[in-house]
Amino acid sequence: MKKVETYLNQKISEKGCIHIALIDPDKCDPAQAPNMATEAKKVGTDAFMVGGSTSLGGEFVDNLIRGLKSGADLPTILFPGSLFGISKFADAVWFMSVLNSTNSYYITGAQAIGSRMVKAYNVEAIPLGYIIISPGGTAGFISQVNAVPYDKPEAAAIYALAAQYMGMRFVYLERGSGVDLPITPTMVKIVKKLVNESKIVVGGGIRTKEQAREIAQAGADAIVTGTVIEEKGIGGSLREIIRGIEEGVHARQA
Ligand code: 1GP
Repeated sequence: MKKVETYLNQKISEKGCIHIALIDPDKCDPAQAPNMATEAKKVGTDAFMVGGSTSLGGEFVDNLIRGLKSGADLPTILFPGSLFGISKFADAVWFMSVLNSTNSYYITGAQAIGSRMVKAYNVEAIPLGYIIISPGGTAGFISQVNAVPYDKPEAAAIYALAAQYMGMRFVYLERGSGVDLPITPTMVKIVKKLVNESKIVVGGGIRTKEQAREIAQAGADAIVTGTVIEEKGIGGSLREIIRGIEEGVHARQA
């Protein structure tokens, strides 16, 4: 049963674009997690992603997820930077392939090795094509990508369409955690024009209400923010970003 995927799809069709809060086990004390989760839910976050390219794994991920779950009944989705990022306490895992990696380990190798653990833990696997746009941040460096140029949206779009044709129901356009600026709304529009089935997730460098509004208006189905929460806290960032998403969806429908 695809419980989390069904939930995400329902929320996307209700809201037009959802918000997912990315929490890095390196940067969040599990003792703070319950309160953080309660606050994030209060301002309208729809789910949590847990992980990061250079993150700690094992019990650090376990404890963080348990903390988040005790604070809010929202799905926790693993965003593993490595095999250490798999936790039996998560509701789901983005079963992701770095489509523009130059190293097959990041396209299918780690996935093959991790697959039995995901099954044994009974964590829902959600197929996701991960496309890294220049500069790509740490994710791009670690997964050895041939990054899509920032100003070549058509190149991102053909990777996204290939992901759809390969059966990946979600496509993630990643600019890199903590980068200066997110991908352009034009890139989102051009991807959406070509990809009509897979849901489009956008992340990397989104820090302001305006950026969230433009990306939602361009057609993103989900927006992920991590760094801004670390920099400004839930209260200082998420309420405005989620308001920006709502305004963007509204403008899209107008
Ligand atoms: C990183 O896309 C996510 O993988 C979120 O990026 O940390 O810049 O919000 P930020």
